[in-house]
Amino acid sequence: MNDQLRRAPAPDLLPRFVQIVGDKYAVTDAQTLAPHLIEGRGLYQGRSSLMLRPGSTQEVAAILKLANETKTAVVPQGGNTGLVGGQIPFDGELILSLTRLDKIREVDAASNTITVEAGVVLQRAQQAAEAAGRLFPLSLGSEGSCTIGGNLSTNAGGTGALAYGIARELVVGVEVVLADGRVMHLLRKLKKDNTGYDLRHIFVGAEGTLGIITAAVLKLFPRPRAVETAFIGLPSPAAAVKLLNLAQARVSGTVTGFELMARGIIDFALKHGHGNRDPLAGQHAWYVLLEVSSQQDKGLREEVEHFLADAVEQGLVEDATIAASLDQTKAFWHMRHTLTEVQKPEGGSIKHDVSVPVAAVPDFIAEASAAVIALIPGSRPVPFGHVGDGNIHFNVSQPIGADKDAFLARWVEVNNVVDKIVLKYHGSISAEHGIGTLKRDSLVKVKDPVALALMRDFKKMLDPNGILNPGKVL
Ligand code: FAD
Ligand code: 2HG
Ligand code: ZN
Repeated sequence: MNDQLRRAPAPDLLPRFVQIVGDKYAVTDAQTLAPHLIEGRGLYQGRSSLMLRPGSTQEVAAILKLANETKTAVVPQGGNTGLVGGQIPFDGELILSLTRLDKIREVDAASNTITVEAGVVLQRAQQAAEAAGRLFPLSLGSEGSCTIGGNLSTNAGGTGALAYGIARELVVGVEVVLADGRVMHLLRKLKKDNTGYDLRHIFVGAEGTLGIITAAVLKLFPRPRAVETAFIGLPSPAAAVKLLNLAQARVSGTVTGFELMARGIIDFALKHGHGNRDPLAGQHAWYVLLEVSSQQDKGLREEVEHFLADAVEQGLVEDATIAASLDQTKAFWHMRHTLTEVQKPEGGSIKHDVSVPVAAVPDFIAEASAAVIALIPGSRPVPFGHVGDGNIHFNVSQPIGADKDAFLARWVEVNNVVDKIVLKYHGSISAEHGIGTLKRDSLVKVKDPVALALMRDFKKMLDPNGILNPGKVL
């Protein structure tokens, strides 16, 4: 890191930073700052005495220009829902909040694009698309508060990635403010544009270390005319992988959701999640939430019924129920989206957001579960996730009655055991949440050294003074 970098802005610079956004949008009081210094699970506590809330791309540019000239560090923040600590100012850095950049600039139904500013909350983008008869398919449990800027900067995945792609695949164009305050205008709606290097993707997944995304053009899709949602009990992850392949081969619609959940996490959801009820009468070791979408308005339900009946005959499915109403569909998804918060009342949870080839998911889960329980007897793996993307949230809850801090103190030790198994299957230690602070030390152990060197070169070229989100990712 650059030696001359100031983590906290120098006191004499404060008025100059404040002047850019005006007093009203420069937050200095501790009470308003407090929720921006801590992340949802309380794993990280940061500190800062200034948060700037620019209202335009020009204001973002002026802030970065001054920060760069004065070598002042800046931590970008959207909805503060990130799970790897990337949005937290750890050393008094200035917080650059993008939430006032909240305009939906255009919905172009004919081109199937939506142009939004970085601070637009994901759910608002979804609703704007829906109002124009289109679908914006990115969907996360945090969609009521995360922002498009955060989604692109973390290259978020979520439950729709199986059919529609991860955030990167949904980006058509971007507007980015560079570390020195220059604005790169690539807000095109073009699918085809071979005018040299495709620079937009450098900023997607960069977690605010290479530039500030201020706006984006995103892909829209036709809204499906029929959607069926089933909650399925099954014997094993191996059955789930077979079921996924069967669904993709057999149903004429598209499999737009396929979420795997262990019974353990369902227990947490029923115990701690507001409004959750078990959709099936008996208990099963594993569950899948299946969503199938079609452009045909008739016949999908019958197809899903036949497909599930076949799957029962083949021993892949033990029991299943297809949502009979929109309310029931919502209840199934509500339960899925509560899975992050229902882990909290069970004490400490050591997380692994990992991916392996889809075919390796069953062996990975079996081996990682056995290894973690051998390391900490009584610990409770509660894996769930986007199995169609090979992305498992291999989360481990503390043994019942154990000391939370003592359990969490073993975070790295547990990670090492699980990551070793991930690597054995040629997987990734960060599937969709990013690196942030949490996985910075692990990244250097697993990334190809040439790729890592190139990442450092990019960082030096785009941010020579190291002002953008220092200490994150690299
Ligand atoms: P923040 O948390 O504010 O920031 C995230 C990172 O992006 C930080 O490094 C920050 O510095 C940077 N950043 C933010 N805005 C900008 C910008 N405009 N320009 C440059 N850098 C910026 N993630 C998934 O991938 N899939 C899921 O299914 C999923 N489900 C979740 C469910 C719950 C309940 C919760 C709490 C989180 C979940 N997440 C999931 C993680 C999180 O919601 C995503 O990472 C989300 O994309 C972060 O958006 P945000 O606006 O909150 O960003
Ligand atoms: C999800 O899929 C999120 O619900 C969060 O990515 C997962 O809590 C988690 O680890
Ligand atoms: Zn996820």
